[in-house]
Amino acid sequence: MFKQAIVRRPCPQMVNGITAANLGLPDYHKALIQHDHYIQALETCGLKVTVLEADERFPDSTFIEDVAIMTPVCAVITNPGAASRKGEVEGVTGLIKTFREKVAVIQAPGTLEGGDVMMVGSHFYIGISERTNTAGARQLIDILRKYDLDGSMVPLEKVLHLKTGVSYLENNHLLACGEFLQSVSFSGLKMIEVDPAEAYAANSIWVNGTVIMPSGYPRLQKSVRDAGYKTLTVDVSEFRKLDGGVSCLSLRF
Ligand code: CIR
Repeated sequence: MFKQAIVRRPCPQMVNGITAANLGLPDYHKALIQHDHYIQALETCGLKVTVLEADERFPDSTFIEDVAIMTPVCAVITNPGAASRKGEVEGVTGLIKTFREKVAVIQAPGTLEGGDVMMVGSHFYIGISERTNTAGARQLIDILRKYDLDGSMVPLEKVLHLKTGVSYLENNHLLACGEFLQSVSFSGLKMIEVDPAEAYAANSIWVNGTVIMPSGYPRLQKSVRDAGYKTLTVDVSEFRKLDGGVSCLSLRF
């Protein structure tokens, strides 16, 4: 069960965030309303949500998942691979230390973004992407092993982050699309296949028995319900315009 979440409010500068989505500029005011609803969804699932103020210096800083990894026993501050995002870590480190006594830091030349890290029990899958390199993944695995946790690397082909294409829903279920459907890395997990037309919703989050999903993906929502989960949908259209999904907007622990 998760108890806590941390989110960061979007800033007006979000219109300058990194994107390959080609969906136009996000509407900041709409994003704020969507962010409110996202926080409410986390609260509905029983989480106490700590809300950090917007940080105008960093257009992508609302995607707070990328700057830290929270495990049950330790936290890891990342070194984002995107140059414009490296400075985001300073703004979260102090808060993270109030939640975890043991806090490690990924050091250059290692890079790592939280969107590439998926926790499955005590094992952490780490996507090797344009943002996360093997040196960063290696450092994370070494840190995890100090705490009786473990990790392994998963090469990515097309997606931005590992969790753009897969989401672990607990109870051995994995939402997966595209390149991950045949991946040997996940052969022990029961796949819930995501139709390519609904690929965006492959990024969904399990929170205490409920799967929070982006709205507008009815087929996947039905598959998730048929697999035995409650679902809750949130409209995150303005974050999608910046390649962000439901997981990117929070740290959950
Ligand atoms: C970026 O490119 O860094 C942001 N525009 C989107 C980050 C999405 N984060 C995630 O998937 N964990």
